[in-house]
Order: sequence, then C-alpha cells, then structure tokens
Amino acid sequence: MQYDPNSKRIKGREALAKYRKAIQEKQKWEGEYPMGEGELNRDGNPKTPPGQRLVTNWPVLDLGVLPEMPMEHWSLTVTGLVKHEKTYTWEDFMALPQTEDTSDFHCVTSWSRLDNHWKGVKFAEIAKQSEVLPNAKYVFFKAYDGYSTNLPLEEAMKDDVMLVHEWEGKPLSKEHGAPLRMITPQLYAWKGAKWIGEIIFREKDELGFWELRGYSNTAEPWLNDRYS
Ligand SMILES: Nc1nc2c(c(=O)[nH]1)N[C@H]1C(S)=C(S)[C@@H](COP(=O)(O)O)O[C@H]1N2
Ligand SMILES: [Mo]
Repeated sequence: MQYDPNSKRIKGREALAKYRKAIQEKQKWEGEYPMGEGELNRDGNPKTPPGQRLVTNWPVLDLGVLPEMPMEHWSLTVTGLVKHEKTYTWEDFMALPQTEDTSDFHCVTSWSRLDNHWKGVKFAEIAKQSEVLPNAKYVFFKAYDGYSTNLPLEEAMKDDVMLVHEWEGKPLSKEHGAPLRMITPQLYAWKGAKWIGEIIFREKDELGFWELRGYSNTAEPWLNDRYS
C-alpha cells in the first residue's frame, strides 16, 4: 500500500475536514447514548451484547472519505516483524485459500447485525504466508481512506477474523469497504478496517484512529467495553 496522507488519493485538507465532522457526529451520539439491556431471546438469554439493538439492514459508518481505488493500483502490503514481507495484487490475494464464515457485527453506535455470511481469507492465513516472527505481539492496520486501527496479535489470529470481499453471496459494496476489508466479529466493528491496504506486525502496540480518540483499545461488545 502506498499511503500518503498528502497524496491526491485522500486529498489531505478535505479529508481532515471530513474527519472532524465524523468525530463531532460520534461525540454528539455518545451524549445521547441510551444504555439499554440488549435484546433477549425467548429463553431470556441475550441476543445481542448489552446496549445493542438488532438491525436487519447494514448501516454505513466511516469518516466520509470514499477512497479512489482503481483495481490495477490496489495492493495489500504485509510488513514489520515477518520473515517474508509481501505485496499482494488482487490476483495474488484471490489465489490465497478462500474461506466462508457466518458471524456477527457489532457497531459501537449501538446496532448489531447477526449471521452475516462472509467470504475471504482468514487473517491467520496472511500471518502464515508471511511467517510472523516470535517477537510480534501486535498488528497495526492502515486503510486507503487514512483510517487505522490496531489489535493484539492474539485477537487477530482468532478463527473468525477475516479479510473479506463478499457479503451475503455478493461482492462487498464500495461503501462497506470494497475491494477488501477486515472483520473482527468478537470485537466492535471499528477494529475492522474497510479499504484495507497495509498490515504491520509489531512488538509494541500503537493506537489507531478511534483508539486515539477515546475508544476502548480492547473493544469487547459483551463487556460493554466502549470507551477507554
Ligand atoms: N477504512 C475505514 N474502516 C473503518 C471505518 C472507517 O472510517 N474507515 N470505520 C469503522 C467503524 S467505526 C465501523 S462501525 C465499521 C462500519 O462498517 P460498515 O460501514 O461496513 O458498517 O467500519 C470500521 N472500519
Ligand atoms: Mo463505529
């Protein structure tokens, strides 16, 4: 990934103004946030994590920057503490072992969408291809809109963490992160970068976009773990 915040792709100043707006909107919402119980199944067990409500549509949440992405320029780069650094073209990526999985999606703005059908490549497969070094403990993700997020390696290696390009049997739409995004079904969805371009394995943790702005670094929906 060639990401340069001053490049034309992200249009530096314009993007910053949009980020500011996205941040303001999220902060406004935080003040009004109703701390609900979550929805219950008929047996009285929760269907959703605390404070979440079910949706059947799929809302779009991002910084308001839709990155320009000609497929011939798209790449996914894997760097940092690995034996083999990699740059995948779309063709390279699609030649990796593909997996289908069904998992839930929890957004911190209080909606959950259950049983999403995904197709893509497990994050663990990417780690395996690059042969992650033993001193790598964290992963940092960069996206083509200037977004970033971070995970402990242990979280990223969970079986349901994937880089996906299909949702419900159809190619992922652009606003949901096409051509490729991450999903982290056991954590709030801000841990899954849309328009992912770079994966960096690190020894030390570094906070991403929302983590720097007060969101929880651990981000566990079932613990109502929203803010740091
Ligand atoms: N590149 C990028 N990825 C992102 C974001 C973003 O702004 N840019 N927003 C995050 C947040 S806060 C959420 S809740 C989910 C929303 O994904 P969706 O728009 O597909 O519902 O994407 C996450 N990944
Ligand atoms: Mo979010």
